[in-house]
Order: sequence, then C-alpha cells, then structure tokens
Amino acid sequence: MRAEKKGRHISGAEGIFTLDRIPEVLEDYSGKALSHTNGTPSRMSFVVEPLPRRPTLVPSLPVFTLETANTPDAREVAGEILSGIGVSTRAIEAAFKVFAKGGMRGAAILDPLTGNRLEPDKKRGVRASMLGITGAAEKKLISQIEARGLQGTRLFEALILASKVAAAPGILAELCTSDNGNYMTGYLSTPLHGYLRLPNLKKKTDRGGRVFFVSRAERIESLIEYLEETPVLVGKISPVGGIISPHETDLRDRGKPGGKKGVRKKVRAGRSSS
Ligand code: PML
Repeated sequence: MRAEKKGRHISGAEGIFTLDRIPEVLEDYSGKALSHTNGTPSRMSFVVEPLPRRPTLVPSLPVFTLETANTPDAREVAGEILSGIGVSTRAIEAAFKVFAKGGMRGAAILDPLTGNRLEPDKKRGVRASMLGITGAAEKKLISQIEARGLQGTRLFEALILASKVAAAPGILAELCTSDNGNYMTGYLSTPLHGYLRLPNLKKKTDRGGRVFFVSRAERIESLIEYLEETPVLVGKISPVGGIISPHETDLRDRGKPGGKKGVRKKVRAGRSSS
C-alpha cells in the first residue's frame, strides 16, 4: 500500500500473505492509510502480486528497549553503538539530517565513513520490500510483544523489516524513526546488537525516515536487489526482552559472567527510562 498527499509520500505498508488473507489485509491497509496522522491521502495505491520465487527464511532479531532520558541521550547512545561498529560521526549526522528532512518513500543507504548517500534514486531511497512472517512465527511474536506490554503493530512491522535488513549482505546497521508525527520511539538494529528500541530518538521537528549503513566493500546493486526483490519471511522468533542499559547492548557478551562489552561502561547517575 502506498498513500500520498499531493505527490508526497505519507504512509506505506506491505507483507507476504496467503490468498485467503487478501481481503482482510486490504481492509487493514486502507484503514492505516486513512487514519495516518500525516493527513488524509489524495491518492492511495494497492498492489497485489504473486511472489517471483519461494521466500528465504530468517530469524527475527532479538528485541531490547534501551534506557534513555531524552532525545540527546538517545542519540548519544545510538552514536556510541554505531561508532563501535565503525560508523563515523559524519555518517551519524548524515542519518539525523535524513530524519529531519523526511518525506522519502524508502531508506537512504549511507557510506559509514563519509555519510554520502549511495542509492541511485535519492528522492525515493530504497524500499525494503517482499517481506513477511510465517503464521506460527506471527502468533509467537504477537504473544511475546503483548507479554512485554509493548505497543503491538508498529514494533511488529518494524521488526520484520529490520530482521530482513539485518540479514542483508554487507549491512552494518539500520537506524529508523517513524514518519508518524506523534511516535517518538525509534530503533537501531545491527546483526551484533539485535533490535534496540530507543525511546525519544526522534526530535519533535523531525519528519522521520530510515537509513542503512553498509560496508564499504559491498556491491550496492546486489544489496538493492536483495532489499527490494528477494522474498524473505521471518520464520523463527528470537526473544523480545525488556529494558536494558547501554552497557548491556552487545549480543556476543550475553550470558557470559562478568562480561559487558556494550557502550558507555560508566553509566551516568540519575538516568531514567521514558
Ligand atoms: C514506523 O513507524 O514505521 C517505525 C517504527 C519505529 C519504532 C518501532 C518500535 O516501537 O519499536
């Protein structure tokens, strides 16, 4: 589904479904387009098409929510994690500029050192498409999200997308804030850290967006082919965890006694989650 207002993207959604679910999904998607806080669309498009090939199965990323006090704090934590995997300050700032400007249908692909945009169509970006979840995995994920008392649909959809993206060749990280004006929680996901929810990542003045940081050695054409055209289903669910602090973010370190490889070893006093 794609909804736009006077030529500008305002909302979108997609999934992989069995034929019998199509009427229900179309109803759901038109409701989503018509109730978006970005306004009533002047044009809505729905495309239903068969998959070009059998989907590849990937596991969902493990989910955690990071303790952050406010937007500067959330951005600092995201920056510390990103710089730990080789993303430069310049590239991180380029990501925040993408969020401020917003209005893109897809994601920006950023060089991790220069922050330069690498995708051919800078106005549209690259849209992670052809993604969904198996019926059994869907039930399990919904019950885990509910058990954590988290807001369902937004996390559910973003996690499926982030899990496909994290399995892409050459992806270092994804950083995302919502295009919904009232939704301030964003996420940072990486194959090494999982899906880290960051309350307050979005600034009030941001329009929202999504960026992929990609290894310099990666061929952009094959990455775009994977993101846009390779069907991927989440078939296995990793745990949906609770609130963690920034020094607990490295998955390689989980369960190892005494090991804490995450960022910010000296945690400031008086931090609170929100
Ligand atoms: C979106 O609105 O599509 C992006 C959602 C980002 C955060 C989802 C979450 O709550 O984990």
